[in-house]
Amino acid sequence: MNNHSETESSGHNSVHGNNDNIPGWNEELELAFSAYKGLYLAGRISSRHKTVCEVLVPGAVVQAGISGALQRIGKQPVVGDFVVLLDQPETGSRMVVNILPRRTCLSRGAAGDGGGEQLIAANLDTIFIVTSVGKDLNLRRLERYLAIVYSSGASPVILLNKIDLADDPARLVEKIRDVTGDVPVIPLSALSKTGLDALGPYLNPGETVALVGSSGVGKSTLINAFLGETVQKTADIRKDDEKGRHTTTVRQMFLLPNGAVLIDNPGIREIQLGDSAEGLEKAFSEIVDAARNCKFKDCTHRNEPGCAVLQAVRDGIIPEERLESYHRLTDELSFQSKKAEIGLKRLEKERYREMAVNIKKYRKFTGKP
Ligand SMILES: Nc1nc2c(ncn2[C@@H]2O[C@H](COP(=O)(O)OP(=O)(O)OP(=O)(O)O)[C@@H](O)[C@H]2O)c(=O)[nH]1
Ligand SMILES: [Zn+2]
Repeated sequence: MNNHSETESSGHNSVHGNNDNIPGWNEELELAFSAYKGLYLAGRISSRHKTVCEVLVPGAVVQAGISGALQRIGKQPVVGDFVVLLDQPETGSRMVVNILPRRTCLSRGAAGDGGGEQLIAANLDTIFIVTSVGKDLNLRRLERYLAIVYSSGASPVILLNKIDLADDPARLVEKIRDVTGDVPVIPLSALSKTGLDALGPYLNPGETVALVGSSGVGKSTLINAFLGETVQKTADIRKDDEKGRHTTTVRQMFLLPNGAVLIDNPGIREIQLGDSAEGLEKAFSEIVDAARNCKFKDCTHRNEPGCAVLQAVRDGIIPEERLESYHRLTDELSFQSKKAEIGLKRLEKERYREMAVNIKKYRKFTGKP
């Protein structure tokens, strides 16, 4: 599967090959792509720049623009997307003309521009939330990451790194489990390469994994430990640009020896809390469960009479800090969605203004009033 040399050759149109060589490709995608024939080829976005995408196609890495039609309907290819490219031999360029159905979508509330959701990555099956022994071990932050991962549709796995620095790693794992429930927690040390085997079950052939976590927890060290020496780095694949030059950019998508795909992308690494209301419910399932017995349907669990959540806190069933985190997160989410609404209204206004201008032009053109 990762023998790229067979499909490689030097001609510009040599990239048509077996789609199974695209990291993470599967039968469903093949079916979706079967509608395209001729000059179309399939690929996967390995990194995204403002106007240009780097795309892994069978046996090569190519650069492609984004078609105007796709941009007009507001469809933005992101890292991890499986896409349809149109080869344009006459101009020697390639365009992303469509995005194949996404399994999962990782997004955050956009900074600036009046808010709204911003898609960061697609088709991630598992997200490793990396934390480390010491001052980074922040349970509240873990909850926030969990909410983001759940709302993306990917499965979270918590990695507790740097256990070589801990006196009692098992106790730390317990502390995390108290907050995160059924989410797997894997203690390991990327530096001394201990505990890495436990990640095997989450690195399945054809599945895509990415890492999130704050600076310094050891994400780069972990990735190097995964990759080892035997890995087929996408950097080893010939890369051409329009002028046939070999360009060097930092590789962000890696194929592990067993066929699992690892994405290391700055936007994913540094993700911030966005519109994750659905994820929130899963991350705080015990609060959502208790809330079913609140007297008022719109209970905010702050001071209402007959609040079953507050009762559970008083009874010691739900820790008070959990409810506090829940409030902090819901406050932030409602702020984000308000921001998004304001952005939408502005967009609508712009659309109407544009329509009015077009109607004027049309009237002028037809001479009708
Ligand atoms: N003791 C110990 N140190 C580690 C371990 N893993 C990583 N480190 C160290 O932690 C520091 C930060 O590691 P990085 O891998 O750069 O962390 P990162 O998460 O990639 O950080 P950013 O690139 O800033 O996002 C480095 O000095 C590593 O050597 C570990 O398992 N044990
Ligand atoms: Zn309540």
